[in-house]
Amino acid sequence: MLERSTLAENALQALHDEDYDVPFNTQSLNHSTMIFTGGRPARSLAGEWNFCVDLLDTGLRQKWFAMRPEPAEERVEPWDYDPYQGETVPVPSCWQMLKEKWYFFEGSAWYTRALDMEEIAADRRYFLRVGAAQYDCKVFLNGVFLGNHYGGSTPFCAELTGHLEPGRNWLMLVVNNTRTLDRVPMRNTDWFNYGGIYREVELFETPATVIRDLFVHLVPDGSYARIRAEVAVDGDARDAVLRLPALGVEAVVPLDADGRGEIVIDAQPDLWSPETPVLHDVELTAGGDRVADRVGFRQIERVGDEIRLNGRPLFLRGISVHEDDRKAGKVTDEADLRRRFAHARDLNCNYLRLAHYPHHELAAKLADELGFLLWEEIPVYWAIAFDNPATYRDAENQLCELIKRDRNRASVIIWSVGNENPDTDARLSFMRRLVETAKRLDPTRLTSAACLINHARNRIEDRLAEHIDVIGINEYYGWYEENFEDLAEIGRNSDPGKPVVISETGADGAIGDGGPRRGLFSEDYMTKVYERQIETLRPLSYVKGMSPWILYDFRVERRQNVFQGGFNRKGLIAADKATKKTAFAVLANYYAERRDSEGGGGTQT
Ligand code: GCB
Repeated sequence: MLERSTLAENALQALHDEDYDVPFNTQSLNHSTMIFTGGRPARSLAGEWNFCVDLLDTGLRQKWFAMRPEPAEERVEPWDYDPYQGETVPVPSCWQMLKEKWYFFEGSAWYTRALDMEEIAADRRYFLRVGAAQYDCKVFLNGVFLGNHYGGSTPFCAELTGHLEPGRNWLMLVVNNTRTLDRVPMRNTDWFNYGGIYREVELFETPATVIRDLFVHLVPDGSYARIRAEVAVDGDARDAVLRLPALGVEAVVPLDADGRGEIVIDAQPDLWSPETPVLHDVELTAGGDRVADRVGFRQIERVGDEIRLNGRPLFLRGISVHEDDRKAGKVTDEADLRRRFAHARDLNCNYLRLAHYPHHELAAKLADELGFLLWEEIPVYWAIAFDNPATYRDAENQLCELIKRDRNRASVIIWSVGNENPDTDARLSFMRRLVETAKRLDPTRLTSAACLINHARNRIEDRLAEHIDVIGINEYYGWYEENFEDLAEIGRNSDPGKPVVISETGADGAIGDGGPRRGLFSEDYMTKVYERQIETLRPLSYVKGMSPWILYDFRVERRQNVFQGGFNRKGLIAADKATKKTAFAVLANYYAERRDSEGGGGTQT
């Protein structure tokens, strides 16, 4: 007889245990375990990983992660999956885009790969960083559980120190994209529920002292003459050194017992703006560790109903974008992002709304370089379990991860805490706390959310509006709302006392052979909606910007009529990311006119 391990002996219990996943839902990989990675050499773990979809969660029940790599003929007990053999998929990728049979798969999937280490130095630390995995990701190294992460669009780190061996190691990630009632977003969204490790996975090596955080910004006091830095260091360094060579800055930042420090320096940097996207090299060293970044300095503020950039009133000529690609799903790269900004430039935009979740971090880096302003958002979308503390914890963690990732990006001017949420007491408290968290982590930017219109009274009305800096409004007059005159009336009835941005407006236009010649879903109808929207919004002086819905058609399960065919067709450009619809020129012309009439204001591109 073959010898049975405790694993196999537990097999029956594993079949009956419905709490099998509890030990693996610690959410211990969160914003507090992130490290600052700017300027660090990274070892890419992109490439082929062993892969298996696991609808019944058999792997967690049977503890596949505890299996050792052995040749099949030497295994002494039966197995249902061998993580070390079989099918492979590329990382990053979304499994839906790889095989038709995985298109609608929602559940767990196992990713395994070897990690070969030449040597493990006793005084070095090792961190795995996953750019994003949708939605729950559990990390195992050599059979040891290192923690899990919730949230499908933000990065997370797992420290590998102490678990790595010289030679061959095995990394296993279990990714689960099941939509559940307590998640952020919840079960119902107007975008596709992709799954997988769809952003870069990297390994970082550091000294014993690790710089976890670096936040560098212009002090927003109107002087344009002071730079503040906030740092967090893990280790026994007593101080850190901040350098901005172009400004002649080299300053010692004393650290407290928790490794935290801050400093304010007199310096007069050239200011960043869309017309002059100047970036400065920044370097921080502490206890042998070093990080670097390129940072733009600028001041964004709300004054009355104005948004001001470097003291000048601003109109946001924007467009909304999803992270979606007909072939790659949520996977993006530099070429895809550069094409996106080139299209935004063709539209005469100075601003993009990155909806409805954190986009790839390269988007904000490129926006810094190219001179675009950004709205960044977390997926507190439609219905969320606003009264569930665990849901709040998840949403707040996603917000913290996004802010820590991108708060050195001058392009980012708005943190949005949500989109079209019902105005209940629980929602108000939930989102107000998110706004407070955003302000605590980053007092230098504006907060917003897509708020509600009271259709009975035809006015902008949402209790959250009091707590945010910029009121976002999604309105679909000419599409979901039939009476266009109401839009003008909302304009007259509302006295928001704050800047309003039209965070969405638009209409579907299906083009090509599949599209209708007239009526709803025709290109012609879509164009007319854009013309009327512009005509109606133009005179509303409190409207300080707009980001119509949306740059490209995007995939979504809920859109199944013959013209939609599984896509939301409100793109100004079709899903091929090439074919412009006629409404594109209408918006581009309006933005050109606005830009020119503002003659040299803070809004030129
Ligand atoms: C909205 C949502 C957005 C949808 C859009 C639409 O209000 O915020 O996520 O995709 O409308 O096309 O219906």
